[in-house]
Parts: sequence; C-alpha cells; structure tokens
Amino acid sequence: MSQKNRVALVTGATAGFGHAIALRLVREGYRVVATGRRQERLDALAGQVEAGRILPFRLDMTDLAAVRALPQSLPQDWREVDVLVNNAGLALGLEKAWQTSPQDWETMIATNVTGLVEITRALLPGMVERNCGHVVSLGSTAGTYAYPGANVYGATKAFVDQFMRNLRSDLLGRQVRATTIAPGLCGGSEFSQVRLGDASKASAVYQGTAPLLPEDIAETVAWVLGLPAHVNINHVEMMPTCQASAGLAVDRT
Ligand code: NDP
Ligand code: 8X3
Repeated sequence: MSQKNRVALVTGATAGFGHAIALRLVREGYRVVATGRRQERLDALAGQVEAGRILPFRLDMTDLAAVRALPQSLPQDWREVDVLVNNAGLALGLEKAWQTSPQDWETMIATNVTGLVEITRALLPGMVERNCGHVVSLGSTAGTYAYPGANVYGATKAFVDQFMRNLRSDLLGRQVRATTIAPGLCGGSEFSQVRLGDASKASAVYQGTAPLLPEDIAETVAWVLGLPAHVNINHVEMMPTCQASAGLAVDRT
C-alpha cells in the first residue's frame, strides 16, 4: 500500500527525535498523530505543515487508562493507525545505582517500558486485523553497552529491544513489521537537559563532538518504513563516527 494518507502515530513528538520524525513522515505522505504531554508544542508542530496532515493529541504515556483507550479516543478517520513509532522516553540522572532516586527509576520504567508495551498492545489488534502495519521503537546503544550511571535507563532500552524481537516472533506470518532503532550519542534534542536537569551540564555532553542529529534518526525511520513490504529490519544500531565502544573496564587499585 502507498504511504499516501496512511496514518502514523509518533509518541513524544513535542521535541527531539519525535518532532523530526513527525515532520519527516508528513513529507513521506503520512497523516501523523503527534502525541506528548505539552499541548502547545503539539499545536505548534501541527502549524508547521499543511492543515490536516498532523493531528495533535495530548497523551501522557504513564496514564495507562488514556493509553489503553487510545484507539477509541482518536477521531474516526484517524483510527486505522498503520505505523506506530514508540519514541517517547527519557533517562533521569547518571548516579550510581545505590545513589539514584527510586522515583526516577519508576518514571523511566513507567514511560520507557510500561507505556511503550501498553500503547503497542492497544494498537496491534487493528494492524493484525488489517494485516498491515509497522511498529518502530526507539531503543539505545545503552541497551547493549553498559556504562556507569545507565543502570535502569539502559535496562529499559534492553527491554525494548527484546520486546520488539519477541513481537517479531508473534507476528510471523502477518504483514506487520517490527523494528528497533538503537542510536548512540545524539544531540539536538532535550534528552541530556531532561537527564541532567541543567543546560550547561547538558551542553558539555556534546562538547567537541559531532553527534547524531534528530534528522538522522528520522531518516532511518523513513528508510525502514519505505523498504518493500517483504523486508523487516529487526534492529538498527547507529552511532556518530566520533563514538565507538571503549572496551571493558578494569579496576587496578
Ligand atoms: P527528548 O527529551 O528531546 O524528547 C523526549 C520526548 O518524549 C518528548 O517529546 C517528551 O514529550 C516525550 N515524553 C517523555 N515522557 C513522556 C510521557 N510521560 N508521556 C508522553 N511523552 C513523554 O529526547 P530524544 O528525542 O533525544 O529521545 C527520544 C527517544 O530516543 C527516547 O526514547 C530516548 O530514550 C531515545 N534515545 C535518545 C538518544 C539521545 O542521545 N538523544 C539516544 C538513543 C535513544 P513531553 O515532555 O511533551 O511529554
Ligand atoms: C541515549 C544514548 O549513551 O546517553 O540513549 O545512553 S546514551
């Protein structure tokens, strides 16, 4: 089926990757349901494109009643969601596991894990019934490569990757695809500001680097969606050229 007028739903479209992905998918011909908590950002996003191409839809991923009710809450002609981009997510803090706030751990799990699986569960039956769909989820290199302070954040992203691989197994024989995109260092979003809560600490993360940009992630989403229907990309790991795995750590004290 051509992308023309197919509906894509992008979570976390008020900033960073989700914002860039929503605009990119409009360019690809999709009508996009753009979700997030900040209504004014969603309205501004919709104002950037031709009327009727983006539906701003306020949704807090931790509000499970709202997430579960999503298919029926959308206007009738936006309900057949063929593409779900599970992008909303966050990291909070870089403290060692024993120093973190349990509340931060809960928020990351509620958003990156519970919200993601619940929205997928809400939208999958329609895709399976129409035998047409694609779920794309944002994982992270933090789901594969451990680093100090990643504790629960990295674990939520490892969960995303394995959930998506298991989804693929369930979807065998159906024309519904499942992909994880796992980026490394990426600037141009609010990620580090949210994580560190401080603009100067956030900008220091990218100092002297040429990180990935939200448009690079949007390009990758457009690529996996645009491949012929018989091609399923299971997992894309992407890093900027200034980043590589640094090997295992050894304590020599
Ligand atoms: P941003 O902080 O720029 O954007 C995060 C988005 O998630 C915002 O639109 C925010 O919307 C939304 N969000 C957060 N919590 C909730 C919630 N409870 N309900 C609804 N929406 C929520 O981050 P990025 O664009 O950088 O990150 C996007 C995804 O990519 C995340 O899953 C992140 O873990 C992942 N990622 C990021 C990398 C990076 O280096 N930047 C690298 C690898 C993966 P609002 O606040 O309006 O609700
Ligand atoms: C974001 C990338 O390396 O900050 O998921 O965890 S990293």
